[in-house]
Amino acid sequence: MSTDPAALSRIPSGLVTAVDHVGIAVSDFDAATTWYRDALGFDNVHEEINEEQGVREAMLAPAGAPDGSAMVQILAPLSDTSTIAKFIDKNGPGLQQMAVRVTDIDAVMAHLAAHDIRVLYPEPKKGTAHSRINFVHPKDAGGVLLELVEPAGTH
Ligand code: MC0
Repeated sequence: MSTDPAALSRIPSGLVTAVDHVGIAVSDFDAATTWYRDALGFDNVHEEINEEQGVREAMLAPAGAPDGSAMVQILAPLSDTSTIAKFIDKNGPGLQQMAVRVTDIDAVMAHLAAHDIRVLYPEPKKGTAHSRINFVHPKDAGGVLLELVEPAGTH
């Protein structure tokens, strides 16, 4: 962690409500979604292309999981210059990010900035299903690329 834990003040309650998803970088989108379906019984509950992020993505959840359950996000690169392509080149396929669900991304970003924890974008960008997203730099989050997700209609 880049910040001495003793120097952090606790974020107000209610701003971060859940682990939303974990993101898996894959080269072969169809092979990955089929594997989760057949090995673990995960359904594809949402799929889209996010050109800005350079990904084809799917959100997967176990069949019958309650609304709001944590999901697995399959992330396949749209091109060789995609962040996901770069990640796979360096690390191979695998866990690329963990995302937390927030109720007010601007307030969470302000809290992090006040403690010198770097978020990647000055303003939130468009994420899955019109959510607003940002990322905490992995070097400031214990080696984890941490996504902040404010679902559409939250705020
Ligand atoms: C890089 N590093 C990571 C990492 N990526 N550590 C943990 N997890 C990752 N995913 C580490 C590297 O090992 C390196 O450490 C240092 O961070 C700098 O890495 P780099 O390779 O020099 O830098 P870049 O150019 O790869 O950039 C890393 C960065 C980038 C995190 C800034 O990946 C980024 O902008 N990510 C945010 C956007 C993103 O991931 N989009 C795809 C998902 P060392 O020790 O070697 O220096 S889109 C998405 O998720 C949307 C659709 C959604 O959910 O709604």
